[in-house]
Amino acid sequence: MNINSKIYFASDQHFGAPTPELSFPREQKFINWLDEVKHDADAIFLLGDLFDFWFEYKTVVPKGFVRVLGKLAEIKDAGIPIYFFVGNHDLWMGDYFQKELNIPVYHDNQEFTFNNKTFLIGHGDGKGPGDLGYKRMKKVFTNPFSKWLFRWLHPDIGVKLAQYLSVKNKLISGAEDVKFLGEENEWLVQYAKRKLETKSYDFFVFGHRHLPMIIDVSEKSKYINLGDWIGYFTYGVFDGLTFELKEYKN
Ligand SMILES: [Mn+2]
Repeated sequence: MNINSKIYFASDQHFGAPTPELSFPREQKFINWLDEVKHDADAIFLLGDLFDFWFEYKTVVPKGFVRVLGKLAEIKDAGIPIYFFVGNHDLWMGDYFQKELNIPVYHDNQEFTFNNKTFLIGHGDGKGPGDLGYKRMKKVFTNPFSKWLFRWLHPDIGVKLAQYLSVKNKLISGAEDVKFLGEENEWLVQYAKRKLETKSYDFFVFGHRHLPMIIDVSEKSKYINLGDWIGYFTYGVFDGLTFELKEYKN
């Protein structure tokens, strides 16, 4: 890491929901945040559910999000690395981000080391015990045959259907229960503790819970949940030594 620079983390923007019109001010706020952090960012991590629904056809991507995509392109082109992890709402990402924006897309947790600190980073869905309904659902959604079937639905029908399910039924989100379960019972706390049995990490950084929290999972390791950009507008900052959660107020 460069001296005086920082690594930023944000997740769960769910742009497009509940409607494009209502999502727009949140998109603008996120763009303002990107404009602010780009000045001292060494890297920016987006940990999933940037879109409330995303599906890539062979030659077509969903309408909208032009300003967000443009801002990400601008920052990436200026030489700041951006890493994108898919969430459960945008897990059908193909190679569009990679090809169009030159931004790598990760479909599972990934380890990183910055300043001798080790990170395990991901969206966090379907990890740890429980969430069995969602895990079953994810198998269906990631199955090549169901993806193939969905791709052959006309996009005007497919996207409408998916948006309906996403916003109204919470079918795609699974049990996104935003009630804090207590430090011991949070699935991702249990997941982190199990990971520590085989390897040491300094920071576990996830989204998905929509609840900003920093919890000690051992004497030297912390689990951080980034919150969301629906009600909290929170983000993570690593300055080379410590990790902080902050709220974007502008
Ligand atoms: Mn989410």
